[in-house]
Amino acid sequence: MKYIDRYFILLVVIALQATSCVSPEKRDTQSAVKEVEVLAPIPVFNADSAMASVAKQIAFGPRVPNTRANVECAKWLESTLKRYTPNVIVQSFKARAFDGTVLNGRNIIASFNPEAKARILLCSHWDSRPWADHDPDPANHKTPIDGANDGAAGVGVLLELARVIAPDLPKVGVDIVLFDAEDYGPTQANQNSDTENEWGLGSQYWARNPHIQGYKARFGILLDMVGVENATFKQEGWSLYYAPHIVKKVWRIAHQAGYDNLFIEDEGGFITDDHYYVNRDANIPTINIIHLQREGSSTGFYPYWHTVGDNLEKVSPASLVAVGDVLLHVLYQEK
Ligand code: AHN
Ligand code: ZN
Repeated sequence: MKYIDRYFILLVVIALQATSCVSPEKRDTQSAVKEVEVLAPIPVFNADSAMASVAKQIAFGPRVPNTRANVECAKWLESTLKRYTPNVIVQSFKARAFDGTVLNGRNIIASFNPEAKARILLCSHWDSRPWADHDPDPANHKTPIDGANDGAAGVGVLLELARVIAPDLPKVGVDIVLFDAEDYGPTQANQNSDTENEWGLGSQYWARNPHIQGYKARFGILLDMVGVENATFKQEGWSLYYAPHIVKKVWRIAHQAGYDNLFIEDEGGFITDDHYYVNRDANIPTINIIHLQREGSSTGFYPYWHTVGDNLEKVSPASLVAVGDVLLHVLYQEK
């Protein structure tokens, strides 16, 4: 695919000139010059392909750190990304969870156009939670979850994005970072004072030990729970605190792309998520595209959050496409 005129500003000049057929009252009207930014063309993000990637991850079984499903899924993520770029790194690490368990984690990093200085970071967590501690049935509180929206959906979007950008890369470099051990945070029964550092163990490790020494990106975008049906992405608190210009840019592009029904211009509250550590420890302005809802949810997240109901049925292909399209527009819009 060749894109010509990738970046151009269309100046719509509505010049109401006095001509013989214009009525006298219109003759005085001043020339109105309106600036309309036209989005650059993007490759086609395929809903079925993205959904297949989500289903594949779930088929390994819950991707809980220190389990076989986690190891097998890591291998599959690595080999899948290697189909789209030779630059794939698996970063192994050990992290101590809130309950003392030592987790063997793997962050998976795929780089496109590695020579480009201007880079965009795209991330999501790929592990799933060991406990359905928010399940309405207490009998499920120790059951590991599929993490269809909470994990697999964001990864599914990024894998499909990797597939479609590969043949004709944007001008900026792209780094896809899939974090492990995000969701091993304290359970409902184990709340203590230091919850600030108990989530996002993979992103905390990466933010202090990036895959390339001194790694910097222009900005980062985290995806979390992006596959919810009729998703509502409100503007998350840490994103507005650390990277307000990126929030504005992404929401503006989303609106131009016709997704104003999902990308809501409203504050959504502060979430301790991977982007918090990327901002705090790696100093990369990073936003979180995360489904947040007040109505019909006791947690502020989607109603199946950390329940056994967070399964494939709850993932909407339309939401994946919306997020994928917006990310593609952001990438191909960057100069
Ligand atoms: C807190 O509940 C403090 N953070 C949520 C992080 C998370 C878990 N995102 C997905 N699962
Ligand atoms: Zn979670």
